[in-house]
Amino acid sequence: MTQDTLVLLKDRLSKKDYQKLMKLNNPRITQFITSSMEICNPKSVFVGTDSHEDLQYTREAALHNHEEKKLATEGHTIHFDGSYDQARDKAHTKFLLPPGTTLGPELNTMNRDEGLKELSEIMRNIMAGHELFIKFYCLGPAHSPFSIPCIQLTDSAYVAHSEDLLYRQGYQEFLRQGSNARFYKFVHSQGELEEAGLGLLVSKNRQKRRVYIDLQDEVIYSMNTQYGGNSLGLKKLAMRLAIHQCAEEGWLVEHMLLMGVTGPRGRISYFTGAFPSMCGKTSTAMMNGEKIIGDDIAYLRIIDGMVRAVNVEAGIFGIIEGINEKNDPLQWDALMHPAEVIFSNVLVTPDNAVYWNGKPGVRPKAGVNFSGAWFDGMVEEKGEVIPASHKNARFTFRLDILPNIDAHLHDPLGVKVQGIIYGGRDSDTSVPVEESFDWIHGIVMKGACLESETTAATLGTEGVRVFNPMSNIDFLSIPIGKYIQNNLDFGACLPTHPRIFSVNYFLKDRQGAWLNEKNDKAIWLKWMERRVNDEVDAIRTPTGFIPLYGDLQKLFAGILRKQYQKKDYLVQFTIRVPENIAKIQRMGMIFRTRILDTPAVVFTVLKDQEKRLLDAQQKYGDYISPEQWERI
Ligand code: SPV
Ligand code: MN
Repeated sequence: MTQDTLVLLKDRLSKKDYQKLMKLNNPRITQFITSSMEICNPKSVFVGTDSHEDLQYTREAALHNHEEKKLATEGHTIHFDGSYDQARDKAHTKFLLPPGTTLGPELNTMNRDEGLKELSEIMRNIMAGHELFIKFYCLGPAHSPFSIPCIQLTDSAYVAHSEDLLYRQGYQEFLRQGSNARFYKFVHSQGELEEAGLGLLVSKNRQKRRVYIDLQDEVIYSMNTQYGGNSLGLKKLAMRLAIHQCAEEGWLVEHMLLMGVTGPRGRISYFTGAFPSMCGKTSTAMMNGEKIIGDDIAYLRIIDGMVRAVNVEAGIFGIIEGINEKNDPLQWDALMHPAEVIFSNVLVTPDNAVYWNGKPGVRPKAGVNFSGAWFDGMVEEKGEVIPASHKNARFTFRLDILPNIDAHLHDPLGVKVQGIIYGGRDSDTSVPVEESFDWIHGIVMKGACLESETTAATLGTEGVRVFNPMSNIDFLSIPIGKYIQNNLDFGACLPTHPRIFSVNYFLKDRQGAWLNEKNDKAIWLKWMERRVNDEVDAIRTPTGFIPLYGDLQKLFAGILRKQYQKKDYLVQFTIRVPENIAKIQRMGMIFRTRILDTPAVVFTVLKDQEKRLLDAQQKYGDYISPEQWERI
């Protein structure tokens, strides 16, 4: 450490905060902090440890700095992001690559030197007049083979406060791992601010919004944005660093929920589930009667010959639209009672409560949302009605305010995974639930071939069917073929591995009507739980194993008190041969032309599935009812 470095730190930090940094005794940390301070030039600096006092400081700063405002319910606050900052900005999220390296044509990259140069211009004095928060977190439970310590620098108290709710504190973990620890680094600035509704401040310079990922130094820069998916270092930014690391080391980083599904006599079987954003991941993890560990990001490692997984987070940054008492009783309760909750981009009503699209009860006539004063029926320039809250409006709270958290949430060894679920927004091809034949078939057909219709979770057009392998395409930091290969290798060496399933909550009939109700997913979970414990039979089809009517009928009656009609089963579980073949052809084309390193086995699995479908088509026609197949 040079004399100058120490002078800078002593100059801008209180004695107490300076000591907190010195106690870490890690020149790489000090170096990262001082070089960031030199360029961003904050007015003052706060160093947060894991103490209650430091958490309280951040919480209060978010109010004081007009990034959050108190709502009527105790513990509730509102935060707004700017009108153009309501989702992940994929176009400006780029990997900085040294010359001669590539991540394949599908990933958004740029030359590293050019990116760093552009950043140095954008970041110069970007924190002038503002306080810098230096925060230490841990991805995954502390003191665990999964733990990755992280440092977040941000001039947004809202970002720091959100991370305090969403992640485990990591100052102690840094001390434990010592100065040789590998850690991830994040620099965030909301940039210049302007006033939005309620006097809250939002990022102003959207043309200078950037999320640049430097894989070489394991540092991510996020500038001129506040929306969580762009700004929270430990969420989707860290995920990209971890995907890069895990592929080198042979473990997995997935866009997955992690939950315990309860079976007969109190048995709990653990599942991970990968779904693209806004496709039912959180609501699945929050099913009534089941146990939640996580709703967004899981790490999976092989420990003692078993696949074990943890949630790297400790809170939920969830979509609020449509949450209601009937379908989401646990989330509803958590949002309606005093607790530490940040609401973002919902409507604030004159009585200082919140309203979101689809919230039951009286629809307010007026209020304030992220774009300012709002009234019912308000239209924008093109004549479209402006909804009360944004589709991607969210809530942030700690998992431990929920009654349904699993006892192993913080277990350093995670939980044993018995099933892996893949699900996308698919209106016309796959059945509501199906088990793959084996690991390779599952990884290829259920995971790597996942397609989904786009949603409001990212900026851009909605409803377009896109290729989204393992629901993880937005976060991949390695070539797609390498990523698929890492998934294939991961389970292949195990004597017994988790079973792989697909679910489809979005299937429609040919007239465009939904074929299932929202809560039917409870039954698909129970069926998968019975399958991984070898308690129910299944029917073999060309695409995988589907449930028997009688088993589902019993589950519907027992769990949902609903009479499941045979005619509904026959429609829902009809194998749609033309749609399945069209999908295989789309996939074949993508793997041949857009992905340069597709593992050869992918083509074999696709071909075999196509052959099974064509043979069945010859025998039974285009649309094959479950009654045609033999029981295994
Ligand atoms: C998602 O969009 O997948 C989310 C929210 O979980 S974000 O933080 O934007 O990634
Ligand atoms: Mn997500």
